[in-house]
Order: sequence, then C-alpha cells, then structure tokens
Amino acid sequence: MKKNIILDVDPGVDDSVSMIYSFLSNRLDVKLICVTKGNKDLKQSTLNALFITEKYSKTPVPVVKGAKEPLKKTQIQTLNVHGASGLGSIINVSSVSSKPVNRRGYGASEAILECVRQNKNITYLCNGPATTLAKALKKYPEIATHLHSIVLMSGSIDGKGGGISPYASFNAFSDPDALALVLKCGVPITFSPSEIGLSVYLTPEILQRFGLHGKYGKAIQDLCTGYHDLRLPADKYATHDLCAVMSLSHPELFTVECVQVSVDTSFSIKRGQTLFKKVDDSNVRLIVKADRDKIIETFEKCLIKAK
Ligand SMILES: [Ca+2]
Repeated sequence: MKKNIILDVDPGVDDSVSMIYSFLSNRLDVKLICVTKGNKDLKQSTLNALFITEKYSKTPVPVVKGAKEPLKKTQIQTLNVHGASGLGSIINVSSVSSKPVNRRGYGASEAILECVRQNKNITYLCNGPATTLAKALKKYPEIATHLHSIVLMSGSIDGKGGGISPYASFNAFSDPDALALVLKCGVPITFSPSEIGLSVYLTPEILQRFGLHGKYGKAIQDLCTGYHDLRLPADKYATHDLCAVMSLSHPELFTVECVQVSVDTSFSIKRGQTLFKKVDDSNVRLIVKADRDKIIETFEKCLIKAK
C-alpha cells in the first residue's frame, strides 16, 4: 500500500528532485504540496512548485502557499546555490497555468488540517524550514493527533553547518523556533541531516545517464546542472531532500538511531544548531547512514519505469 504524504518544499533544486521522485514512486501518494519561504522567496518558490507539479505529476496535486517569514522575524538571506530561478538550469517557469489553492480564510494551516482529517496515516515531509508546519500545529493542535509521522530534512549530526552558518543547517537556521515547536508536538519524527544528503551525491556521469531516461530523467539532469552545494566539489550534486523522501519510501536503505535533540533558538552565532544524543528509546530518530549505491539505483529504476 502507498504511504500518504504531505510534502513541504522551498524549491530549490533538491526540493524539485524530491517532488518528481514522490510523484513517480509507487510507494508514495502525494496528497498536498505546501510551499515555505526558504531557498527562494515565497513567490518564486510557489511558482517553482506549481511548475514542477504541473509538469511532472501524473495526477493533479493541490499546491498551497505557506509561510512567508519565519516565526521570529530575522534577516535571513536565501542561499544562491540553486541557480537564478531556483531550478538549476531550468530558467523559464512562466508557462505555469495552475494556481495555489489559497483563498480568503483558507491558507496552508486549513489545507493541512483538511488533508490530515481526510487521509489516514499520513506523514508530513518537511524539506524546507519548519515554519508552515509549526504555524499549522499552533493554530490547529488537532493536526498532531492525525499525523502518523514527520520527516525533517534538517540539522546536522556533528552540530556544524557550512552553508549559511558555521553551526546550523540551512533549514534549521532559517527557523529554529519553528523546529523547536514541531519537536514538542509528540508525533514520531525522523531527521535526515545534512551529512546524509551530502553523502548520497550524484555525479555528471550519473546525470548524463539519467538524461537518457526520457522526460523525468532529463528533468533531473537539467535541475542538478547549475546547482552547487558549496560543501561538495563542483562535480558532486547533493540529494538532501531526495534522501528525506526516500527514507520514508525505502527505510531499509537507511540506518537510524534513537536520539534526544536540542535546538539552539538563541540569537547567538549558534542559532539553529541541532545537538543529537543517542538514547535507548525516543520518538525522534536520526538517520546516521545511507546506502548511496542502492538509493541511486532505486531512483534510476523509478525514472526508467516512468519514461
Ligand atoms: Ca529544501
């Protein structure tokens, strides 16, 4: 049976890769896409999410515009590592004809509430800052009682950053208050930290091969071309958000540990730092290892099957 998911994104190259995979995977059923300000501002991120959904989802999936700013307003820069549009070498997204489902009195919190009420055992996959989810949980605590689990692409095992901050991953740094709030909601949580997406890197040879696998493979090639996570050499492409999604579709390819986690919400240089401590039992799990070869093989099979 397919696993129901809400996918929260800030596209973003690796967000888009994770969206395409989620649409194609025979183990996942995407019920709602939420967009949060992160890699790009909310307007561009929403346009990008609509573009990817319209072009690569085989069935219609509602897209809802979420949080425009973090819970506590700070000067957050966006990371300019995803190309001008946020979609690597795909520059022109102006062909989008669909619109987000937002209307007066109905925003992301309402869309999430409706979705979790309608779909049993649903997992919230957060591939951007946790702001939209935190706001929804604050407004409608009932959401937590419906969620099966939460997967967060956030944090780093070693408590270091390297992109936007020396101590925090981009998503944790972008809204640590939201992350701390989500951690208190009682739902089982899995962290897919920076180290995992960096370890499961793609190469130009792999992307070239993907490019021969039809429309979807070509999209992955075009997305990743022009994307450079500065923690990797220029010819290695990180798969942060894809790993988070695949940890749900293929948990057997990931090693997890039960942990206690703390998030630094101070306004010091350590803002957004996540510290994990291994414990015997906890509702929080941390991915500590991923099987790169099998993940890439599984992803490639999915692209070939879909073409
Ligand atoms: Ca992201």
